[in-house]
Amino acid sequence: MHIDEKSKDAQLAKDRSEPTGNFLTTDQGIRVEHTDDSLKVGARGPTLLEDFHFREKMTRFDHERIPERVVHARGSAAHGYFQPYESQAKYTRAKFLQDPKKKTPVFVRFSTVAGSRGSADTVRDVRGFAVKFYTEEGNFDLVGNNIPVFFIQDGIKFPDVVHAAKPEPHHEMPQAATAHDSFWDFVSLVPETLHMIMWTMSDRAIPRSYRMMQGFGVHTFRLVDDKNVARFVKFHWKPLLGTHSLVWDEAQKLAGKDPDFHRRDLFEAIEQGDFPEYELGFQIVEEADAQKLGVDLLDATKIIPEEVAPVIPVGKLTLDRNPTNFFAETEQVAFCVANIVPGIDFTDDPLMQARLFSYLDTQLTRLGGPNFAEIPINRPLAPVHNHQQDGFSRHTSNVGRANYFPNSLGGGCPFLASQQQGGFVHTPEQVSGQKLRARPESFKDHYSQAALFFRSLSAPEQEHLIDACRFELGKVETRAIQERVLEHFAKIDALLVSAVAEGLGLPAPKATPVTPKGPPASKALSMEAMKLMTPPSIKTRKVAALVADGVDADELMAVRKELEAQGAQLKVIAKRLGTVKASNGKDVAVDKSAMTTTSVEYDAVFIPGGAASVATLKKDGESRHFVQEAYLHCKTVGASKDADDVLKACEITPTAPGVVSGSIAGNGAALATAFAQAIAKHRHWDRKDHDRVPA
Ligand code: HDD
Repeated sequence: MHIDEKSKDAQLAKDRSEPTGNFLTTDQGIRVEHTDDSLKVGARGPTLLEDFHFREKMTRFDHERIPERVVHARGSAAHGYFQPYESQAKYTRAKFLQDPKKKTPVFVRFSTVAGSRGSADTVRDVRGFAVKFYTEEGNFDLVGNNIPVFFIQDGIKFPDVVHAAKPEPHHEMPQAATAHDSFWDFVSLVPETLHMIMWTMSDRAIPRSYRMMQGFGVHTFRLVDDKNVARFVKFHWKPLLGTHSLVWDEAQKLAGKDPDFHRRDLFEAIEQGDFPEYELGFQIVEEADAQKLGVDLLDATKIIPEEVAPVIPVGKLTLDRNPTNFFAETEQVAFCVANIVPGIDFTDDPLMQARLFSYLDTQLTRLGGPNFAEIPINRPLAPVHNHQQDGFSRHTSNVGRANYFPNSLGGGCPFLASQQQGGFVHTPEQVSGQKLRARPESFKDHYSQAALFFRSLSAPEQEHLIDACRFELGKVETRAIQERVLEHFAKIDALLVSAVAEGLGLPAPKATPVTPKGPPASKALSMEAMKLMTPPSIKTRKVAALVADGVDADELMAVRKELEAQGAQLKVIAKRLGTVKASNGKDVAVDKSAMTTTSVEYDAVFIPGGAASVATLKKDGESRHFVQEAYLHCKTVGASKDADDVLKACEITPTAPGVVSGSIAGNGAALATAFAQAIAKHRHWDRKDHDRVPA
């Protein structure tokens, strides 16, 4: 069967409804003549029950909502395709991984976990990274997160951890936040959460963009080749734009100023042709080597450090199309860990095993019955034939009378497929043991990898993590919970426990940190270390230029030219929309009025010269706040030599790290180049006065 990157779109197109050039009709196809007044006896009279158009319109409206996802309710999605770099036949017989020319259509949904559907995008949380591959052998769903480990080891604790994290049941607060007693109570009593806690308190939990975060399959899966040889695998997604985060003060402000920040960023980037790209990678472990790793591969609270098993690049995911309709696609898409194709298999990870049950089960309620695989976004491209039937909202009309297997009345059809014909064969595995509820000894170390993570971070990243713990635990009202968490932190790291204890005004328990097994630090855990390993880029970054009448348009253009040449965008911001009059008499178009935008929506700020413009900006409180806020969030600030007065008014020294002033770099092209280089560093943590950041 031929599938290419356009196949899913062609299938979806059959269900699209195009209003252009068509009459308004009822659901029964009756053309509507009037839709602004209900049918009444006289213009001021009672409404008639026979008004079928009113009744249908109102009934349909009343039933528009479906239950939101019990977790990951808030999300955004995009279409795209996956293409392997080369055949992966040596690891797997999965057909979508055999041919470097083959492009498999995908649908990817990113999400937060704890918040409800209308919550803000930039809250501190794990991000979901769920990929549906529409392969010729059926759908493969890789339902991952942007963090490679999980809070718990056994899925039976999932309702507990989610209840603890969600708003508390008596008053339903707080929304989309773990900074409350019940969550930390759970953490303090369940130390297997601690490794994941290190990740969620780190900058990873406040990504700059869905386009700039990693994804992980989390569990150990199996890849199976055509000789039925199985190997363990961990799936990784690495964003080609690098992994970047916000700062906490910025994330909190964005939650109010643009709660759709990540959704908008993804949507706009795709509309502009800046297609997000991620590299799929495999960490492979031969079954015979599993015992030598020092961690149990079935324990989802552990990683395999990349120093121990490198990530092998496998192929690229490109997101190149926004959904046509949010509800039809993003809301109704149903991912399921159990959706795998021949060549991929499960393991006995007890978290994964629970997930194999939960997804289909939750979707029965959320999508109103068992036929949700027929919803266009969920429908496989591979043909579906079986004896499943009936139930709410059945679309398929099965032909014939033989709705059972085996049958002779239907000629034995649909028939079974051997492995050679693409039939799914579970990897044979010897299993025996006592029936019991227990955790293996090999799951019992909860501190080593928490310590490995903390110690692998750069000093600024550690500082952010400590601040996050101070914030979250600072909101906890029960002292005993804070104290219990500190007891755990004492087993992770001396700096961590002392700094957090100090912030909470509690005595630090004596530090007894564990020694991480395996490498003492792992580079791939630190975003700062990873940044040094990837080529610097400002692609798709957004830069604000603050201007007023009298601006030097040539300087503005020189910077715009350089930024755009490197794939970034410059937005001109002034007091009012319309245009400002440049010093050369020309009009400069304004993209945003200062009232409708804010520094937290940009990656850097530029102040061009022009005496009158500079004089206005340095006196204007809103403009000064814009520059200062960007500076305090450690973003690059660029200023023409003639705009040093604005820096001065903002108490910024032109020699501070990440400040690019024309008085030092020289104006024009030199300034533009230096400015772009500084933006490529993302943030300048070495600013000594950054402790002025509010919150
Ligand atoms: Fe889950 C949704 C990822 C553990 C039960 N999960 C959901 C989504 C993602 C993840 C990305 C949203 C999919 C979408 O966009 O529609 N979940 C994970 C990861 C986990 C994990 C990476 C740990 C490795 N989840 C987990 C456990 C259970 C669930 C242990 C239950 C035993 N997850 C669900 C669910 C959801 C879900 C209740 C809610 C909505 C849905 O499935 O369709 O079944």
